[in-house]
Amino acid sequence: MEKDSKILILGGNGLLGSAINRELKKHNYQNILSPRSKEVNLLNKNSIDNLLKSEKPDNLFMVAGLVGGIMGNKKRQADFLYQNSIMILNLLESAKENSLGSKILYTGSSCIYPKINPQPIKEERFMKGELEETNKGYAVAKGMGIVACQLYREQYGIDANCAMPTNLYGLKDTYDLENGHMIPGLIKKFLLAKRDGTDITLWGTGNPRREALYSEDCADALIYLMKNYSSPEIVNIGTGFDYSIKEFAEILKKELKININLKWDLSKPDGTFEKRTDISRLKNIYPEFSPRSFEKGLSEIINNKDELKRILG
Ligand code: GFB
Repeated sequence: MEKDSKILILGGNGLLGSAINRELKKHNYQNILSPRSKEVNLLNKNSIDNLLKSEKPDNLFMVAGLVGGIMGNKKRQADFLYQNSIMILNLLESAKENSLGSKILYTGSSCIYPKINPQPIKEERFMKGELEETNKGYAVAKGMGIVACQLYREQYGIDANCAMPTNLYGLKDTYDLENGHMIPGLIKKFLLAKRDGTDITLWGTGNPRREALYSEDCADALIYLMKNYSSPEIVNIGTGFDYSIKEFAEILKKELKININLKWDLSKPDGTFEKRTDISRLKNIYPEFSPRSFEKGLSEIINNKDELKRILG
């Protein structure tokens, strides 16, 4: 990928896509397109055909999708299955028909791995076991997307590559307390408690463990892979380190200087107990990869005025 390459980011206005945009600009890539969903409807193949025919990007980050946390997924499994499946199939079929020739980087997610795994999870575990019930629709769709990338590469020579990011957080996240992810959910709940003196109710037992990868660090790894990696083999992108939900809460208490008793809503699901990713393949490809700590990433969010406005309104 050259500095003047035409780079298309599908999903460029979301958490990860906007981080890729910022990172690319930081490294002086000038020719970046990140159309909004109202400019290109990935559920409509003609819409993608028109975009790819007119723009013919050299490099394409496919990080668009219908996403959500454990409750967002649980309530809309069919929507998550349909929309995430159609988007990647439309893209690959259009790339084939328009002999696009561009290099594609598609992102899966660590929740696609089987529910139970030896920890940390190696890429070989992909499709080797029963899925977590609460996000089966999303996991099947994203898993199919990965297989589709591998098969279009094999049959049509499309340079489609796949990465498996872990749980992400960062600027321009979604702070929907009901349907969003755990990390932005906890950040918002703690900030509201600090401002309004309200109680904090978290979900489940607090025992499950999660990684926390700052979106800019994930973007950094994706850009490195786009420049230096081409293979059907998937690559985990994580921190290799996890906390329990309870430990996340303790960090938030400390960093936000809040001393408050937490309540736990056991009617909400725990989901997968743990899904720490093995990042040795990434480290072999990109030895300098060094994701920031959760404390560091958190401070970048709570010290960002625009983000605080997005969180607290
Ligand atoms: O990020 P999250 O919603 O989804 O995390 P997953 C869910 C875990 O955090 C469960 C606990 O153990 C919840 O019980 N939790 C505690 C909370 N308090 C809260 C809260 O206020 N909000 C939320 N959301 N959770 C996701 C997939 O699974 O993994 C996505 O659903 C994506 O599709 C992502 O793949 C990487 O981490 O369980």
